[in-house]
Amino acid sequence: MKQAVSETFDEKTTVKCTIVLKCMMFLHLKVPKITIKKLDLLSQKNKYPKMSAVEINKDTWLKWFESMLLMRKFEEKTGQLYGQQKIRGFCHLYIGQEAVVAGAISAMQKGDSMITTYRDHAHALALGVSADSIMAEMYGKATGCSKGKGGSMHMFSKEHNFYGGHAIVGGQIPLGAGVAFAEKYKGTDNVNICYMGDGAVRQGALNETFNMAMLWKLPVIFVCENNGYAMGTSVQRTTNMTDIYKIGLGFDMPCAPVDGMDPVAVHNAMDEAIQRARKGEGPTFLEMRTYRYRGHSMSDPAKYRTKEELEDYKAKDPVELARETILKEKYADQAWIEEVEAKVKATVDQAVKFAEESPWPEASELYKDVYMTENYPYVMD
Ligand SMILES: Cc1ncc(C[n+]2csc(CCOP(=O)(O)OP(=O)(O)O)c2C)c(N)n1
Ligand SMILES: [Mg+2]
Repeated sequence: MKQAVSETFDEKTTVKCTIVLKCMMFLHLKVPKITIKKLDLLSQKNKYPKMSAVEINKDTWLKWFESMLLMRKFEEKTGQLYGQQKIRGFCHLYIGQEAVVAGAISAMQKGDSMITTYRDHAHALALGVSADSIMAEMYGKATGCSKGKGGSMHMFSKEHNFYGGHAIVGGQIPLGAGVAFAEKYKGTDNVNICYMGDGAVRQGALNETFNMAMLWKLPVIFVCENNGYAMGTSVQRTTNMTDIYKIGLGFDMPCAPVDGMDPVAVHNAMDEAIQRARKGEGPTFLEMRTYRYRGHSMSDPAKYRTKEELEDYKAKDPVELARETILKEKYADQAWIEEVEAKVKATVDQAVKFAEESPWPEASELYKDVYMTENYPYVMD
């Protein structure tokens, strides 16, 4: 099992390194000792004692299982419906990455918010946006959470503190800091969780945002969902510095790598980061190492990676991990698991029925909810 996507070398590189080292030893040259100091966020526990630690217990595991199973089944159905052309346009599935959202939700409190990329169905579901309104949104129906105007990539719910669903890679990074700024300005202790992909961390906006967020100690947790690829391009092909979390070091921002396939690891890291932000101590940058089982979007056959790599990650599947833990620890029995499976299936079936039966938006809706500025581009007579 490869430890993490960004820590793996391909075979050629390993062979080359070995040859260089052997030649150096043969020539009696001093082999440089390289030690990479890993930041361990969790070891800072004493420095940042937890204020209201949200403990992981039986209830947490039961909730994780149910919510991750819903994300999984909802998206499997989404994939089928896309194949039937019931859902059109761009559509990106989150299957495999569920622990990154589940472990965050269990560490959050009412009032906290989320913002993310176009891979947004699971985030919306976990925050409590109804499966009905998410499915209807994908169908482009008037009952969708964005009134059928956003589609798969632009889920939004003010009621559930979900600030979207953003299709511009990295576009949500400054927006997340903006939400956090608003919370600080209003004097709340709410925190914003701002997700981004491994591709998005190369956007210039990240640097400006990280700088301001640290300067103003904004209550925002920047979470990079490192699934190893930006479309078909692996992290190794885009950067010399594959330990993405280290970007935080340049801003003196607490940062750490996290096993994104394990809801416990995600929860612990998020809990600590959230408590720190709530106390006014500013942002954290977490690199969640995870994997998407499907292609980048519905049109991607994912030929740029090996079957073995995919299988390695599937062996760490978060939904199965939750199922096994619940049974092993006797938090619930097989009958409970089957009950939840039936409940999730009913929720997904109902969502499809709701979307099918919902009306299309009225033509007059076309000009509503459009942001415009009367005097743009600010030319005065
Ligand atoms: C500014 C911008 N550039 C390019 C694109 C095209 N694009 C869409 S998704 C994507 C890859 C992003 O990958 P990553 O950030 O790793 O997120 P993931 O899809 O893996 O969740 C690209 C390049 C875009 N939407 N916006
Ligand atoms: Mg990616």
